[in-house]
Amino acid sequence: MSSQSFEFNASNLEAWQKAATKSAPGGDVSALNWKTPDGIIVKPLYTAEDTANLPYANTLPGFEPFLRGPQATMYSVRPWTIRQYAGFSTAEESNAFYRKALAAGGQGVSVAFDLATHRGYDSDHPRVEGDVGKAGVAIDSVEDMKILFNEIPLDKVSVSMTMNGAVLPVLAGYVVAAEEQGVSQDKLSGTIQNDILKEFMVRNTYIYPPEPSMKIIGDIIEYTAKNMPKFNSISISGYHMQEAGANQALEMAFTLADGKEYVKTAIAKGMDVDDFAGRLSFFWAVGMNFYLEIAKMRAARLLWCRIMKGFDAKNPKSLMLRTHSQTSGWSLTEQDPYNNVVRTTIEAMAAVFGGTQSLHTNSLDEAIALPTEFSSRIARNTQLIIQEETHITNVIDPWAGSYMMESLTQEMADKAWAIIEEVEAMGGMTKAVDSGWAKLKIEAAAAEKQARIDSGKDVIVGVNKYKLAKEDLVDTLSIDNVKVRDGQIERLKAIRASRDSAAVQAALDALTASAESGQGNLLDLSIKAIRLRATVGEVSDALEKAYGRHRADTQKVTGVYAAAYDSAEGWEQLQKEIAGFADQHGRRPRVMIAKLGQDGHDRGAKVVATAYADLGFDVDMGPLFQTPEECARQAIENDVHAVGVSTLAAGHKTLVPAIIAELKKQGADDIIVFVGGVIPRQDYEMLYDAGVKGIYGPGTPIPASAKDVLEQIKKAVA
Ligand code: DCA
Repeated sequence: MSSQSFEFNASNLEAWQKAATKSAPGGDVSALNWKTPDGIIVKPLYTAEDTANLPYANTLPGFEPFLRGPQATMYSVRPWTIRQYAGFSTAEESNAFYRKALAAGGQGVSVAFDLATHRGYDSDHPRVEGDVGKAGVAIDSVEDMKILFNEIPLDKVSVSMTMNGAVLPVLAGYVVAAEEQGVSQDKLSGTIQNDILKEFMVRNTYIYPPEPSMKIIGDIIEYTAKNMPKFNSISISGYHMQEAGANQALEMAFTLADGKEYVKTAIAKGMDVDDFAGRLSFFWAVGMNFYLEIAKMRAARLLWCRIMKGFDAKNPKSLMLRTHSQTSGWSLTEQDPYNNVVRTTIEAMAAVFGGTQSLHTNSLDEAIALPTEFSSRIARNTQLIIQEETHITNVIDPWAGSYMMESLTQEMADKAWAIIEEVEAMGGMTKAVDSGWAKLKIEAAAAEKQARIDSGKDVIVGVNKYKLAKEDLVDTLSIDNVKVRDGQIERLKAIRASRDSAAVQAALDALTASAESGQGNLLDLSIKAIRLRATVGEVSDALEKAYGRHRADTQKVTGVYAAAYDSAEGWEQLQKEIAGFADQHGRRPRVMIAKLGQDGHDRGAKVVATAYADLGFDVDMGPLFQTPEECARQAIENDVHAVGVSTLAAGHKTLVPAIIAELKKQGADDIIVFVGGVIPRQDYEMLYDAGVKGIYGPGTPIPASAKDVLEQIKKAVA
């Protein structure tokens, strides 16, 4: 046989089919296909036939449609920015962390704020007792901002700020802190997240209703385009959608559709598309779905170029999608946590192969707590090793020309485009979000995914397969939030005592008036107020007077978990037991799933609520942002047997004992309390001592927690 005969052609492909049939399970080659959660069929073999008719498989980086990357030279000239998202309790501690990280190879700053700041509350507000300094830095005024960036030259180091709700006072604080450092606005480079639409779908750190929130975004795009030409006005984020359970196609489609909505908003303000579009940026999650993640990032650039052409953008900068990426926090496990270093490395490589401009690699302990200095170092070094040891950066878009990658890129693009068109037919993303449709789509994907994991179809090493007999404790960082809060309250008092109160009030009134009339630019007015030492909470309140605070409905999906969970035996048994309880007690076991404090991450809560309801529990879903007192009142009014607190933002040590105390105070200590979410093992004992009846950390199969809760309820009613 000549070597020629092995070349690809139709009859050779048939020969391959025959050969493959011999070893394929059941003699069926199609059994080797993998159907992704997005509904894409990934085949075991791709050939030249798969790429023969692809329209964009032969393009160049730095040129339309930018599928192969926004820059002509990509990493061969300048690798992506190593930008680690971080923020710890106080401005002082966070500043020390940033400076150390920059000295050790970090290349940009990325600020994580605490939830009180996100939701526009000063640290002394009674609603945020458990949230101050948790999951990020507490910022109340420009004085905190100045400490945060002390000795970080803001004309040289680019700063990203993850802020959406209280975006006006926080961005204003950054501008004024720079100004007082001697750096003018035109020199500032960085990014503000400013992506509110995704907050209404996932994450929930909104403050105002959707319409005024979009007005705020329009004003920020307008102001930065005029005064801060090097600053990216938005980071249109799919990250949190994937974290909340969306598959890659959904993540990409909703994010690009959000981007479209922001472009429309800015154009409606009378701006020329090329005056602002070059400073729109994106943000992807990169999870363990290696091939699809790379394909997603390539496909997204293709589609964004198409979308922007639809707006008649001419400047190449307006057409190119530039993105930050973060490895998936959700893919990290509490069990056998050193495996997380491996997961993060694989995800980081996908982000790099996908052509990211900036990257955060998660620390190995992020499924449990805020990263320690040790785990942060390993995370940062993961990127430094890829950049400086592997030579991966020498070749631009190295997966180009792969039959598989080019096909998947096109398929991802087609899948996402179909969803974008569906959204468009509904009248755009604001409508799709407003109606709750988009949120439910993501929640359904999340419930399905959880069921696949709980039933062992999706493998997670150390969690549902290859489990350790005994887990060692890892050192975690613990924040004394009482101390942080006390410190913030002192500083707030000092600021309020030393400023010109009449001038501050006038600046705040001007903000309210502008919000009411729609006249003037809200960022401009916020900068003026912050310069006078108005606080984050006061600026937020001034706008709340005009806009009100948004309250979300709590809809939940049904039937999805049960449909995807196919370890039928245990499931049916449990359903029977729950039905038996109902027969015996005249009603089904009733559980309220609660979110306390400002922690808006509700994926876990929603998935548990759905699965419990599918099992036969009577499930109430508490609204977001309850205080312990409000939660106890609702639990009593609804006559539940149990309250399940879902906690992901480290507020558990304050808020969980508080709900138990409230139930007792309101005469209902027969209602049991259980907790799920991110809770370091070190805190278990303290929670049990406080009276918690069950703790279900990450990786607990939902049916197992449900069984335990049922047993606890039975004991309590007996
Ligand atoms: N050849 C020539 N110029 C290059 C090259 C290259 N190969 N690579 C990068 N550059 C330039 C860029 O054009 C840019 O200059 P410009 O601002 O004048 O256009 C500069 O170098 C910086 O590179 P860039 O790729 O824009 O990287 P970043 O400044 O890190 O920005 C971006 C990345 C995604 C756009 C930004 O929005 C960001 O940093 N986001 C982070 C969001 C975040 O941290 N979120 C936290 C959760």
